[in-house]
Amino acid sequence: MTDIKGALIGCGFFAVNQMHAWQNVDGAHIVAICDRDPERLKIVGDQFGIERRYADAGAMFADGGFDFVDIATTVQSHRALVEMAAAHKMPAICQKPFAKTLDDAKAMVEACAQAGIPLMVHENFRWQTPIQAVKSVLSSGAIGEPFWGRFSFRSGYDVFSGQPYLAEGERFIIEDLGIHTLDIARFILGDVSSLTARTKRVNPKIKGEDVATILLDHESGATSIVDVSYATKLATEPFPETLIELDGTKGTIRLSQGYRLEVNGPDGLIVSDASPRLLPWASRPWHNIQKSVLAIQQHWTDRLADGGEISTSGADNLKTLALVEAAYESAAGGHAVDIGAMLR
Ligand code: NAD
Ligand code: 89V
Repeated sequence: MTDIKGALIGCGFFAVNQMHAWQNVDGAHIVAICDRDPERLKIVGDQFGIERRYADAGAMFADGGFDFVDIATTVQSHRALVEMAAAHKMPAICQKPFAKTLDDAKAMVEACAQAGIPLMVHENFRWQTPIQAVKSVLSSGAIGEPFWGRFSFRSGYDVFSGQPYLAEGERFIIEDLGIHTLDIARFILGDVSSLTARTKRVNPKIKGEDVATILLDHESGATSIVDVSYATKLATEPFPETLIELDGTKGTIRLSQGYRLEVNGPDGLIVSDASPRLLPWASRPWHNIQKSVLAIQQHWTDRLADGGEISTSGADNLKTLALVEAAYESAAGGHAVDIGAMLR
């Protein structure tokens, strides 16, 4: 079978991981790239040997010659670019945060549905090796029915040097990082009916909040806590690990720092190593995320080939984005927010 051809828009900090991963994906490769910054276009074009280079996405779509588009720009351009893809009936991947507002995101999902094209949000954290390992243990029934969980990302890592825009927005940790943690909570314990959140800014050099604590009521009846911080100075820096605690009717799961997975079930304790594989182009500590980028891009390629359901489709991601909006609303007003009402 011949490869499907992709075009990538946005050749910035994170796109380099996506370009490396596309080189490893079975069944797809990138034939064209676009960035309005000529320097980034040259760096990425030269590094990955891509000849077709565009400063303007409209011109790239007009030339065509590819089967899907991978939008790796920051959030401000997502709606316009996804709608451009829909207008060209071009299957699209869009980086997280999917959109600036839930209303924008709903319009993007609707545009792609009307055009009849698949749309996937590049929400890669649920594709991390340790997160998939937790999901698989839970699905096996090893701890029975989960009734409580904690999804925790606490770090003092300097994310601002690689992504300076993160220090400049009115919103920071929930929109950028908590969005992943909330998605993991949904992936593991199912959809959420309501939430309550509290936020803080500890680092005086940034504009947005860098600490958030969110209490989730899941539709299953389970309760969970999502707690995220970039103001936590630990002896051993855990970036970018998400730590998980799950209590079930028959046992417990603990994913702790260093990718240690502990499952305590009716037959006793089983401890295993859930470390991600270090890909040849990856570098620590990002290798966990880099491995998940390969996994999600392979998933997209496989689903385009067989027409199957996409794990983080645009429609699915509306339910994660609703949690982000609800968390800001709850933190501002001090009240619980009904998620169902936001999605109607
Ligand atoms: P960046 O600013 O380094 O890169 C974005 C690039 O897009 C820039 O080179 C910019 O010139 C280009 N661009 C913007 N609008 C454009 C347009 N309309 N047409 C053509 N080019 C355009 O940003 P980044 O750090 O690479 O982040 C990109 C996205 O990836 C963000 O949404 C971010 O949240 C996400 N991200 C995801 C992860 C993850 O693990 N999933 C990690 C880091 C960043
Ligand atoms: O995954 C992300 O979106 C990144 C980081 C891990 C640094 O928060 O921005």
